Amino acid sequence: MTVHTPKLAASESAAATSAAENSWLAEDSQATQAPPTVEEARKFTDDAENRWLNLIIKASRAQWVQETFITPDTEQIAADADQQVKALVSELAAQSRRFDGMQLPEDVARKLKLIKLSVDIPAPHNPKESAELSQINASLQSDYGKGKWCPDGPAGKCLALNDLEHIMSTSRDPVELEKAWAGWHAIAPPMKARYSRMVELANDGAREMGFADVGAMWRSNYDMKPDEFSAELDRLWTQVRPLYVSLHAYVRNQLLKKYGPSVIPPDGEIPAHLLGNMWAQDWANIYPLVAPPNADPGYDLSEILKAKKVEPLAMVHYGESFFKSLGFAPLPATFWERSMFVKPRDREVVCHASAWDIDYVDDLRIKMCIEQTGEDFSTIHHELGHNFYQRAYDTQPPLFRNSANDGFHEAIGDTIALSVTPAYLRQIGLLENVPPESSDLGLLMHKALEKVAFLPFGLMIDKWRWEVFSGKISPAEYNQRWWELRKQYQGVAPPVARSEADFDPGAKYHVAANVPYARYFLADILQFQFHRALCREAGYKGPLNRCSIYNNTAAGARLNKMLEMGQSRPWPEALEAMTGEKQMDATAIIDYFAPLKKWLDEQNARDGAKLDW
Ligand code: X8Z
Ligand code: ZN
Repeated sequence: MTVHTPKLAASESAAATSAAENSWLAEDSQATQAPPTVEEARKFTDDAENRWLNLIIKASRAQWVQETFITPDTEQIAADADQQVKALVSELAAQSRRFDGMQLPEDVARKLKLIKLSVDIPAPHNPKESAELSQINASLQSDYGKGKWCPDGPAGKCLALNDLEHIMSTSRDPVELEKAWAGWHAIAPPMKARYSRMVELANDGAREMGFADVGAMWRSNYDMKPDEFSAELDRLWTQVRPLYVSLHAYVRNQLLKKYGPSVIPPDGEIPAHLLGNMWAQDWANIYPLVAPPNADPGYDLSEILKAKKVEPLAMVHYGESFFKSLGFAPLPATFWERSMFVKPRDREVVCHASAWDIDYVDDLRIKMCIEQTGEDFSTIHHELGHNFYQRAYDTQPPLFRNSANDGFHEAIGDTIALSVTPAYLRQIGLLENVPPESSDLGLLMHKALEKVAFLPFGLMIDKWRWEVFSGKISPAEYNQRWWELRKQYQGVAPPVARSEADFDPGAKYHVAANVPYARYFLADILQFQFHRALCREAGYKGPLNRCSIYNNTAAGARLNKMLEMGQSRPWPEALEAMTGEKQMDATAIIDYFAPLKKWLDEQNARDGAKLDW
């Protein structure tokens, strides 16, 4: 393993910490000094990014250990390392103010901006408060990872999230589903007080750096003004909403046939426990209930993986092979040695899938509790997309080792997964026969349950958090507002009565772990735009759902052109490098699903299904 990034000696990093504690003093004394030069600004950013890299690597290692072995000790070690990073970032942000208003070379100005945005949850300068913040965050993350529902009390058998997700995806018994749903959501109320304290502390940190609040800070990371970014999201949502509404109406009608009007309101919100997923964010598991007649694709990837005994490790190898077929180098040996692929039997871990680049060079890893399902086959591609992106930008300066915007990071692996077509599955020996074109409708329905159903969920999470961070809603309104937004955007309702004693947002990983979420909404749209561009590069002419770029090194080279830029340039330039387009554009996802949309509209008209809720 090569680490070509200069690291600081221990004594230098100790000096960095004490400077952090005195940063306000340092800043005051600078006010009387001569104005800084461009060279000084460049030297500042060079030093800053190397100090930052040094600490972020230490924090990544600590976090890896915490998430793969949750104990009070690993939680504290991770919190301490996180506090160091946050302290450095707030120190650097304060010091960088002396370059405000200067005409600087673009790369230097960009780094000065990115350093402030390099932590999702910024800490206030006060060391006591910043320690409290890091501890809260580590404990929320651990609580989520350890979350269980024990139907017969703590002495009886307890169900972890993967057990409950299994029930959500396979059971068709509304009572059993309701219990599993409520059981999981019961992990969250103890998080609420810490969550609202976290909001106060992180907002203080964001304000010290000059942002209105944490939400405004998150929206500042898209090479446009925060308000412009909100408008951009709404523009994209307006483009795709009619597609979602058609799908929602059709699915509700099918569920009505299955469960009857006592369970499904014919023209209201769909109860959130009947959509095959704990958060009603991906509906693919209820495909059998809504499958279009006479369009059966004739295969189920989960069944194939089980029948062919494709073990989790082999599933990851299939994913890696796809990237290799595009011309990417194999993953390093350490990836296979250090990743966590299955849920350990003997310790608590955070099962939520993630991809890591521990040393910001090539210590790439994934952490997953892989099961033999088509869903996890896709998630493996998703995670590997992160790893191949990370490696493609590893020669950029440290602060540019990131995706063009965070939606790009989330979209790469999913773009590849769109190429997992029946023809591809046959090429790799997992499927005997490619289904006829008449089954495309079934395949499109399956994909829509995954991708179209997700869109409003991808949007509403941060709509909620932005209001939380801006203070528009108080802790006394958290849960009510959560369900208002769930209703408004998704058209889903809670299965059982809720109150402010509940904290349903905390039962979603990204809220407990403070991972911004608008990125997944963007990725859901971008991945189709990327897929369209890569299929074009491959010279493909047919319908987008049948295109696979497997083995196409021209498409791979085109993809790499964007990946290797990292975050060195504003995202529209990266988008242009790959697609020739400068705007995020929902026409690709709309075109992809156009035949399904037509069919859904016909069914809804025939059945007199009401649109909306
Ligand atoms: O969190 C993820 C990935 C890891 S970045 C597995 N996703 C979101 C979720 O699970 O809520 C992928 C789709 C949306
Ligand atoms: Zn991801």
